[in-house]
Amino acid sequence: MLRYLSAGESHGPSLTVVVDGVPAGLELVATEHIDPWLRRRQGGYGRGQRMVIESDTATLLGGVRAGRTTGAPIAIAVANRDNANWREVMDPLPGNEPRKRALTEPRPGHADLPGGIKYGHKDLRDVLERASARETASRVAAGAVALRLLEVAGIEGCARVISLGGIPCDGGMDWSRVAELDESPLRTFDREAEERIMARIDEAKEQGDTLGGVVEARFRNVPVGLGSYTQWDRKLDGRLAQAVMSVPAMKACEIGDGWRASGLPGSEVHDAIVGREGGRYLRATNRAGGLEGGVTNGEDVVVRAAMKPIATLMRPLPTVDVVTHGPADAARERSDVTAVPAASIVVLAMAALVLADALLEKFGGDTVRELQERVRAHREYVADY
Ligand code: EPS
Repeated sequence: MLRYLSAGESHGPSLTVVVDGVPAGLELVATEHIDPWLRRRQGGYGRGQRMVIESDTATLLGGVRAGRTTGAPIAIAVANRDNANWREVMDPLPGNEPRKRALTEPRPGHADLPGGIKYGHKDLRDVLERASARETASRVAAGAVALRLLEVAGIEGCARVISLGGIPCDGGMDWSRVAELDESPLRTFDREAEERIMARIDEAKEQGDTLGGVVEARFRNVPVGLGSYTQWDRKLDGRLAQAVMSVPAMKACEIGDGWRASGLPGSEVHDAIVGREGGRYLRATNRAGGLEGGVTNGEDVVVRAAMKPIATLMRPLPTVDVVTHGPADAARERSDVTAVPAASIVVLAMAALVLADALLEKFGGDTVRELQERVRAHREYVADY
């Protein structure tokens, strides 16, 4: 129902995003609804020099008139300011060969080597320019549109960091404090752990190293019944996992208690249904992360993802040069020490695209008004069930 595609390189002129399938009549103003998410993605302690150069904003190139979506595909451009310093290197016209800043020492953990072999490149810049996590700015621009659609259906999303560099900072979830996450340099409620983690980031930076972590995307007030248990590819947990695992550097994904649940008896895993009050079935816990049988059950949808440390190390790992075949140090330019806080926003964006897709699948609607009416009617039905 909702499709999203992007194009563009890290140091090219722009990232281009197309979001198709958004109903007509959605109030959408780039500065109000997209740019704040782009800003959040740029933030976080441990980011590198590139984020000083960029100041991401979205330009709407199609699908929106007078502040409202028309039902046509939405086209968004996010310019790369750094392109001004890379014109010759990135020029699509032939000439200037061999290109400056060619890269032949693949970084272990990046797409460089398998990508180079796959597409036949010896200048690995042809791989890394697209494999760069710069691309995640497109995901956030698209995800911001999805979050806006969820918002008008009464669904709220939140992104936070659960641990970084091996130091836990969960601090519990509190929807009334979500605005505070924007004030935290690590997007956490746990201010005490924050100090220790920032010291760990400083240490890693001094050592020329990088750090990973765990992030969480969470949604509340999600209607019961998104996704389906009837066919493998309609299960919402599977769809969420696919989207979240496609974010660069993600190596694991869990819904609710995930990995932890695997080691506990069922009596300590499943969420007892303890009563019915105010038009809803009450649960003692939400260890299932809002999904049973691949279907939303009305509790918070909770998706977590584990991010490995960034592959560009200032103190590089050994590698082999793809031209000389001799030993070399892996390539390094600039890099973030960690981008875990930023990744929480990207994971939220991807999860939001999946939820918005499932919302449109259940309720359809060429217009936002139809969608809202159907969601309202469904919530009434659930309150009576
Ligand atoms: C990245 C390397 C760095 C990061 C970049 C991802 O860029 P550069 O090589 O220009 O210093 O800053 O992330 C972004 C640009 C971004 O917007 O998040 C990489 O190799 O993946």
